Amino acid sequence: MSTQTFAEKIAKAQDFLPINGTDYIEFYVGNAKQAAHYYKTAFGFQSLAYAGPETGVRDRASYVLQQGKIRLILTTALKSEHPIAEHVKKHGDGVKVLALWVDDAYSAFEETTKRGAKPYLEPQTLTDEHGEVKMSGIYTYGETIHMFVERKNYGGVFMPGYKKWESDYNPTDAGLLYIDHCVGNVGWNRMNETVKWYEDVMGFVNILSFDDKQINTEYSALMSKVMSNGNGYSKFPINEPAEGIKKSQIEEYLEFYEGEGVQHIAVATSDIVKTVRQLKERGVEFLSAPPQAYYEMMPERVGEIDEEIALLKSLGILVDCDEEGYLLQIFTKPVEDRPTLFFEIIQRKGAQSFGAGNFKALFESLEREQALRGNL
Ligand code: TYF
Ligand code: FE
Repeated sequence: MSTQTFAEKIAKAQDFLPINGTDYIEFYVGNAKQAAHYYKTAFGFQSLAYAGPETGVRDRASYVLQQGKIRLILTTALKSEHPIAEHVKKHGDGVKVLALWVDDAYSAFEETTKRGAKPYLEPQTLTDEHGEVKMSGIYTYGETIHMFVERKNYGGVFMPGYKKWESDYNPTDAGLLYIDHCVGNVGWNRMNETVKWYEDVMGFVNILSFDDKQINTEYSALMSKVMSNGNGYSKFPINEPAEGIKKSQIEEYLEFYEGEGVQHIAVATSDIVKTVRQLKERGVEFLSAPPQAYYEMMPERVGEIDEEIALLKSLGILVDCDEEGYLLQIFTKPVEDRPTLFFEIIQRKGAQSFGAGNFKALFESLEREQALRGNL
């Protein structure tokens, strides 16, 4: 157990790359129109903006969705000979861009590339009648990109190049508020390099580590290290597979994503019971609940909590605590046919950790699914 608080740990981060939070997450998908419908219907996102042939973009279609502070872009290629189509052919539907809202997109590019980042997009200024947005981008693990987005005085609906998306289909939201963290899976023995990359190139600090000894008994083997920027608004845990009795869930991901990439996106809610009920009604599939014993031991493990345990049990919500408070979390099944990306719904009540006390129950649940797929 560490004695330092979250605030004390992140205070050691460097400040050459000020980040205000997640700007958007862009998915490359096979059919953006249908994917956008799924995120509206199942997760309660709202239509925000669109770019495509009707707006003068000839080679792709992008749908921007919003809920709370979260913005998702679903993008597809319109022809096979396109890098987006190549990306989808190799990885299936998945996250291409983790965009960060920065104070200065030009300096973000300069500061990170001079520290070794591989450039993806040279800094550029996009303008329209609503103002300007500055953007640049670098590669992180696999083919995943960190885009830096600077918005000063932009009054448009999303950014230049997009028009407002007016839709007659507007399902209600599900109480999703903001991106809490985004987790990356990296290949064998790639943990150290990746952690060093976030330290050196981005100025992040490693705030938590779980090694294979802590999380490899009879359940799946992996290592996990959480990287954070200096204000804690940008948190990227990294997983690496570890050798175990069974095939690691991370190995299964790497095999089916055909490389490194985003494993899960954690979205925050301020009422997890309400949010999970709604998501279930809308058809979102969650991992199976842990056994009865998990809930029987909950009072002694986490102490007093505001929520009724029977209710949490009926929904399969997990609870964990640390020195600063507790958190509630639950995980969806993968949202594609390939066992790759999934979502986490999280409600923090003081705790700034990631639910290490739930790893055993969670990984057993994940492995039941992995076994059903014949990959264990
Ligand atoms: O982000 C986290 O660290 C938690 C736990 O394969 C977790 O959500 C860690 C590894 C994993 C699934 C969940
Ligand atoms: Fe998580």
